[in-house]
Amino acid sequence: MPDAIGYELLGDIAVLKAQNPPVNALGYDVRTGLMDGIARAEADGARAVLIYGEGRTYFAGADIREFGKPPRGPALPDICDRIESSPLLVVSALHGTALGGGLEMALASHYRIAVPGARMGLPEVLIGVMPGAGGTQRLPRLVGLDATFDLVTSGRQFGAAEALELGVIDRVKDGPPREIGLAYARELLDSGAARRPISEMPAPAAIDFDAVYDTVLKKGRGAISAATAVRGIQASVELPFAEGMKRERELFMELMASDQRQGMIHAFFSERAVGKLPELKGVEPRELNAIGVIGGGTMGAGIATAALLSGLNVTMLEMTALAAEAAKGRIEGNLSGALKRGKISQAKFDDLTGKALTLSTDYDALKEADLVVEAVFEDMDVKKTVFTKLDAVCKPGAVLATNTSYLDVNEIAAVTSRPGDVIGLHFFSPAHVMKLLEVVVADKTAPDVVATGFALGKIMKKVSVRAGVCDGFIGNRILSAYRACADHMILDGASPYQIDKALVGFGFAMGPYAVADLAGLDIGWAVRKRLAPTRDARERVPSYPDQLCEDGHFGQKTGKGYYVYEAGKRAGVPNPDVPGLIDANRAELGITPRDFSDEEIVRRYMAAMVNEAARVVGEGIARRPLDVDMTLLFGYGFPRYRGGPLKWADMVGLDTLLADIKTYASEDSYFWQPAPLLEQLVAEGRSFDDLNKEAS
Ligand code: 3H9
Repeated sequence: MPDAIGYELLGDIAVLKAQNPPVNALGYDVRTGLMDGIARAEADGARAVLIYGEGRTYFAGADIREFGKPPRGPALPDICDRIESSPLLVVSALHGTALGGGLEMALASHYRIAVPGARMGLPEVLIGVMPGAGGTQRLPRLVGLDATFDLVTSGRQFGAAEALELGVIDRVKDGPPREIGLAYARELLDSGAARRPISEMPAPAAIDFDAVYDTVLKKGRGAISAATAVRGIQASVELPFAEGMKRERELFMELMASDQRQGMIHAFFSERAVGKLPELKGVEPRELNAIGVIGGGTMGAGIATAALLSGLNVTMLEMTALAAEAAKGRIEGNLSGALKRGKISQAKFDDLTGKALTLSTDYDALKEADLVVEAVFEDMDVKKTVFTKLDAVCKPGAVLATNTSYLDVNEIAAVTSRPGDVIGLHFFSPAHVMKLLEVVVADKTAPDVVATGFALGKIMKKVSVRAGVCDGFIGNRILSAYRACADHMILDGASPYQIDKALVGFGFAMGPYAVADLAGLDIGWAVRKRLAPTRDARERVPSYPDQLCEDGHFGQKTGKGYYVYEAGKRAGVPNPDVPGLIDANRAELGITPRDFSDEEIVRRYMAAMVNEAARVVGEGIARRPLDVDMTLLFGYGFPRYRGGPLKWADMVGLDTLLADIKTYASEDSYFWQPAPLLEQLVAEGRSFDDLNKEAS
């Protein structure tokens, strides 16, 4: 194996080349190589050092696989100090993505040159830590406080042009990083340019850091990394450089030891692992150029929009010309959002709503589609009619997908002569915005059809999760369980508003009742009606939500549900009619309401979520715990800094959760049946993460 840092002396310039694919992460070997390389350059009598990366990028940051393990070898901040304090003139040439510790290495260099396509950033807060190799101390000295707050607390990437404008880099030049770096170093040496350590530059003037801290903390909705980074930046102003570095290190280590860091890193790796299914290794997806969408309501129009934006031609099928026009209007509305935000140009907009989009009321228009997604009314008979027609017109090998959220994909597939081509593609509304896609694999779905589902997800930049067939697949099935738990708490005395508040306090983007209003109360109503005939008599189901629906209140779309929505406002205020409806329901059931603390609400809600999630994994509906985690993170507003419900469960302790479930079972032994997998893991002293590792 080649050394992680290549060394070469070219006259009076020493060249240090990072060669640690795929992203030149600053792992142990790289760090050691850099320390040795600088020492060697000095010993060799070089006058300048060029640092650059081989392959696709300059350093993309610290090696995050080392996080949480005992530290080894030289620490990155020490290497940065060593580089900056070297008597040689140090130049970094950037290409690819210079991120985190990578950008900090560049900031420790005396001069920075980048190719036009290079991207930079300090994304540490997005993985639960903060810059820990001088980023919070050097960047303010270079670009001032405002830009530092923006870049560090958002973790966003920025391009070479912006970097040049901000003063993060000194020059932009096209060419191989080695060549442009060498030319720049030569020029600097020839012109007698001096070393330029940022640590010796004056720090910006003090401001009200507490105010910035409070704002950033609030914006984080419970995430602490960005706000902690503000304290690091504060140290750059209030302390001498060396002291500031010490303070940065302390804060970095605090975050490193936090559960939030574990949660975020789990999310980072799971996001990448979720689409890599062992069963799909070597399976080629089918061709995907033109797709059909049946039904142009909110969901269908969203799917069509996502497909158009990812370069696919779309045929939208509706029942009538009028409905087709309305669908077109919805798609145009979605795309004009992208136009306004500068994501597409006017010419692109015209192209997507013109040439790339065909509207039709005739199934024959789907003859040439490579894949058709049905997004019609959620009713089995309607879906069966659609699939019978698709079977008759679609070309051989076309993938026939249903966007059903709950219905049995096997039953739908069975009405066709080609069940191997049938799959569930469960998008989340609005489909052109939401990142989650459940790829629902039915009994007879062919492997290359599954691969095509994942390929579509990739083209659309979705996080695709494989799910098996059951009522609600992964996400909605787990949702039904935690929603039922919340409904029970309401019957027993909690209010929907307290529950929403407690869960937003936990970090959810929205509480379950605000979510129900957004999704439409009619959806849950239809599910309740569908399941009523087969429902076990021991199941506790409240009737007051039916009353809301019977009165025509479906949530946001009718202006009233659990909340009342004023025209033009997204957030609602509690609907004053709801407490009375709940009281009546309790009286009917002979329940004397009791108080719930916010803590108890969260505890029960999470226990219900984890228990059902364990069942979903145990039954193989989700292949791995991380598939559940990513489903909840990308489709259900679960806080990223907690990693997902099963990562959270591991951190809380599975034995604690099982004990809770057993306690709750003394009140309602039907609902609170411990999942066999949870009991098994506790008995064996194993975690959900152990299952993730075994599956990878
Ligand atoms: C830091 O720097 C702390 C310092 O301030 C202080 C220290 C004291 N480490 O995403 P991809 C793997 S914190 C280890 O599929 P892309 C990744 O898992 C760090 N591994 O490619 C994947 O592995 P596999 C700050 C890493 O082209 C493979 O590389 N830096 C790391 O879509 C390819 O990745 C960051 O947070 C890493 N740092 O995107 C940057 N990065 O093939 C995080 C990637 O086995 N990384 N891998 O699945 C990224 O944002 C993207 O990976 C990047 C490439 C933009 C670089």
